[in-house]
Amino acid sequence: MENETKKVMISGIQPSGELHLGNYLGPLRHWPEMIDEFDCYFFLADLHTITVRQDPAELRKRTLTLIAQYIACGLDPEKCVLFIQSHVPAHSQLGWVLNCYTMFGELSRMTQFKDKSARNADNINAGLFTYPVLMAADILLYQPDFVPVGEDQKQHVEICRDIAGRFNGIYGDVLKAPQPYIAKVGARIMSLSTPNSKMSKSQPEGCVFLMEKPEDIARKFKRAVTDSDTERCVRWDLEHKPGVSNLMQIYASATGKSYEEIEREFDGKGYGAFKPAVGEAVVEVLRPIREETGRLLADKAYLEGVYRAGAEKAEYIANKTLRKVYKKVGFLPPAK
Ligand code: ATP
Ligand code: LTN
Repeated sequence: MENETKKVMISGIQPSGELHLGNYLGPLRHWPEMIDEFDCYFFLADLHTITVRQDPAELRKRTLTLIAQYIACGLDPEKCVLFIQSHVPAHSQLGWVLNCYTMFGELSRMTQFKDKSARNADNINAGLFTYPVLMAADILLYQPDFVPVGEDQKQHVEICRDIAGRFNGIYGDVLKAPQPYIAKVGARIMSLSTPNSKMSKSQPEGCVFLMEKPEDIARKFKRAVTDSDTERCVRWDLEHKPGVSNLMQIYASATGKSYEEIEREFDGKGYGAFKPAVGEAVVEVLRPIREETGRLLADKAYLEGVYRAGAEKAEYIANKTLRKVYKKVGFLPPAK
């Protein structure tokens, strides 16, 4: 049917660091496919990012670069709503209201708060503590059906459902509680230097960034840690050959080849031929993204148009929910 309504999906990403191959081959690469299936909202969660101290100029630059990278990775702004969180004041406004419907005890149980406060012992600020409430506001404003999250964010979607349930218990059916959306098979790309830990921006030696120069990427792959087993052949064995298996996973994602095909391709050739081949394949996958990002970043007017239009669309939907909530809790509406 023509007017069949699509399900709604929302996801936020913090502009807290540079995008890397793990972010791309894991979640990002699948987002363009979702655009056709769902009504998608994607935003840069800059309000969340300042829970950890940031350099202001860096944060501005990263936010703009990320918008360009998302578009370069295939998020067509004509087909989804792409915006910056701080441009839609309803997020902070609903966040405040929901603070008053969230219990100190339930926030104390959040594992991310416990982890992040241990890592930032000199800056355990109230924002870090109430982070999940702002995240609940981000979600509930858009009444989504699904929220795609990694395992680490599942607890935050659950508290969002609890907050919505508590609010609805008092005021009736106002806020729609969404389901977490667990990606089909989320690739877990491991570090090139320590293949037992995941590739992460906090370990730059083993991490390949989307904007890195081809020669630097090639060098990182040539130096990638392989395994100290004696057979030294390219064979999938996650337990005994984590380094080689990780490289195979990357090569498979980059070329679309199966593990059997890769084993056949490098049969008898050893790691010396395999590592540069993976590097080249990655360079070729990232080249158009890097070039397109560069092109987009040179066209500030276009990017501004994208995030202005995104914020307008988002604001329209978000304000509808906010008005409903304000009315329910008893705020006198502003005079017309
Ligand atoms: P950190 O430096 O804290 O490790 P990060 O590099 O893991 O950060 P996040 O901003 O926490 O990046 O993650 C953004 C998204 O990318 C999340 O959905 C996360 O699950 C995914 N992701 C991060 N690293 C990988 C990886 N190595 N493989 C697959 N997916 C990843
Ligand atoms: N907490 C998430 C980012 C985030 C988010 C959201 C994700 C903020 N608000 C709303 C989904 C929906 C993170 O750190 N990855």
